[in-house]
Parts: sequence; structure tokens; C-alpha cells
Amino acid sequence: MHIGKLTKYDKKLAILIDPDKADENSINLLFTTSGIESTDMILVGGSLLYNNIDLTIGLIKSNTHIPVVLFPGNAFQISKQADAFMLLNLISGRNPDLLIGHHVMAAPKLKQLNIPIISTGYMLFESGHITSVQYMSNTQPLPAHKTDIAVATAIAGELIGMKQLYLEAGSGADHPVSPKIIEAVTNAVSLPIIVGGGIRTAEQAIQAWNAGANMVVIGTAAEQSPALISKIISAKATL
Ligand code: 1GP
Repeated sequence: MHIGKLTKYDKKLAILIDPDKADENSINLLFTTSGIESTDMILVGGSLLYNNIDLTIGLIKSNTHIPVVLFPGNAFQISKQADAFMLLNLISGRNPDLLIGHHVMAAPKLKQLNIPIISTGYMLFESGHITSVQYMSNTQPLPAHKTDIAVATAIAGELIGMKQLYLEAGSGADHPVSPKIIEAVTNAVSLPIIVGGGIRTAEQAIQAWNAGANMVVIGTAAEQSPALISKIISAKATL
């Protein structure tokens, strides 16, 4: 099993840590109090980047052996310290920089990292208000209830050669991606499916897994209430 790679049979949980919102104290607290040790993956990334990403990953790794996977908000978020790198292709958008431009700039450095690079079809959904990823990517999200467009986008991603799909409502979204969309996409492609954005309760996480998500990502809610992680882990055990 390669680090950071998912299969269609997984039901995993990942916690997203934004280097700009985490410091030594918050990371140590997260690993001593939250049950995060029982999660499957730590994603690291954010919309901006004013803190040092190497430092954040170093702090996480001093606390755990859980794989740390870069989930970059931009081409500057590259680190040798990570165990794998999610190469995001914003296939819901029509911004060429996020389909190939930044990839070209980052490619030589990514090759040197010598870690798994996981091509990820990144699909941003409308979710109630303009999220950071929508604004920063300068793209239109997919309509939240247009299942046919979501399915067509997912199939295109699979045919283009993506290795997994990330259905994203955006960090802090009002509404997570709907179970109906997750189910339709899951049934349409044979790629592993990651779901994140706006998941704040164990019930929402369970709904996403039941609809077909192979990995659920929690960021904001875990930051605000680390105790939620243990609740989600307990709920997951009943799947
Ligand atoms: C954002 O999907 C992740 O890219 C997590 O979103 O912060 O809303 O949990 P939240």
C-alpha cells in the first residue's frame, strides 16, 4: 500500500491542518487531547501561506507517525518533509493556471521530492457563500444540485487520468457536498472519492461515508472543537 493512496474500499478519516492557523501549542494540544492518533491521514495546506510549512509538518511529525500529505493551496506549498503530495487539478474550474500552469512551475521541484505524487481531480461545489478556494482560484464552483454536471466532470477527470477525486465544498462551507452528489459520482467512476468542506458533525461524516466517500476530511470543525474527532471516530466504528 503506497502512502497517501486510497482505494475504493476505504472509509478513512483525515484531519486538515492549515499551517497559517496552527502553531506549536495548538498542534501539541491536538495530538494530546483529541484522539487524532486514530485517524488515517493528516492533510496540510491552506489558502495563503505566511507560516513555514516545513516547520508545521516537522511539528506534526514529532507528534505522530500518521502519514502527512500535502494538500497545497498554491504552488508555494511544497515540502520535503511530507510523505506524499496531492497534485490538485481544479477540474470544476476553467482557470488554466490551476489545470496546468502551476503544475509546470512546480514539476521539477516535485520530481526531486521523491515522494508519491497523487494526481487528484479537485471538484469545487457551490456551498452557500463564496469560500476562500472559490475566491483564490478565481473559478466558478459546480452547482450544488446539478448531479449530471458533477457526474460528467468526474467521468472527464477519470478519463483524463486522475487517480482520485476530491469533492470540495470549501473550508468552512455552509453546506457540505450533498450525499446525493457523492453517491452519483461514486457510482459513475471507479476512482477513490475524498469529500471535504463544511463537515461539522459525526452525522454529516457518516452520511458522506454511507454515500460512498472513501475519505472524509475535517478541518475547521476539528480546529474549533478537537473533541469532535473522537466522536467521529466512535461513529465511524459503527459503519
Ligand atoms: C477544505 O475540505 C477541506 O479544503 C476541509 O474543510 O475546513 O470546512 O472542514 P473544512
